[in-house]
Amino acid sequence: MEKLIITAALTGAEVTREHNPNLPISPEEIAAEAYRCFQTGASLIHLHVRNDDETPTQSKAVYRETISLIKEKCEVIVQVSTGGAVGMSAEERLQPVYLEPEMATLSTGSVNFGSDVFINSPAYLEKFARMMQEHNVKPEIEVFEVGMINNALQMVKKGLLSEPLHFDFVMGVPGGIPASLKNLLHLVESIPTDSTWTVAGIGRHELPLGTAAIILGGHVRVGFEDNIFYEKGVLAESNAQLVERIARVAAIHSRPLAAPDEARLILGL
Ligand code: KMH
Ligand code: ZN
Repeated sequence: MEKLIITAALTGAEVTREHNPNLPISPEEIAAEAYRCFQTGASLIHLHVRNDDETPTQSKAVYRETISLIKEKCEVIVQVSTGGAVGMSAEERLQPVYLEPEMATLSTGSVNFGSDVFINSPAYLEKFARMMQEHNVKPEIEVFEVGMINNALQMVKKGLLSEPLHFDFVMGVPGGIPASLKNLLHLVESIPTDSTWTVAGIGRHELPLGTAAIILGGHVRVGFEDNIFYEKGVLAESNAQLVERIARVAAIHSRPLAAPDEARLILGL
């Protein structure tokens, strides 16, 4: 099996300090947290940024500052979000791609998202994929529903995406694919065999699905964007605490962790 890539999704767009007071918000806090996650085993940071008042932003300036603070501390892979927050325009969501990060997310379909709708129309997909090609940014395909895999494969046929693809199965969003082991196996069996994949289990599903991915040869995403609890009723103290736990699970299963440069090779960066 390949070494394990742990992605840390530090902040997201939806969680607030009211949900978990340990949420990193400012560029300095996010960079410090990225470094702690790197030290505990993460090689990839999935990055969202916020305004001072905690609201989500796709500001190029805030991303630039945050990425530069992260890179001062460690050479983790930085993957910017193009999902942003529900309701943002395509142009707004694309802002951090202009900074030419190593990776960016690309959600290949629309999905209900709690009480909202996360819109990714065919026109958006084409625009986002072309931008990533122009700026030499590797997409991580965010799969919230199984049909999004087929959309990605159609995009390969149209020349909008190149193989090998890298997928993130986001499982357990209310409105998206439920976070069951059976569904995870179905997703894994539905992607081209030369693809790489990671799983982001939402809430209490983070640990069991992450453990399954370690056993199956996939990769794992953890962090406050997906899960704010360490265990039932106990808030996580930090993202690094969640990284440290999944790194321990990997060690129990004799799955060594990928350092950032090893992760770059696995992902073809
Ligand atoms: N905040 C969600 C609406 C991504 O980062 O690309 C979308 C999201 C996915 O977080
Ligand atoms: Zn995200």
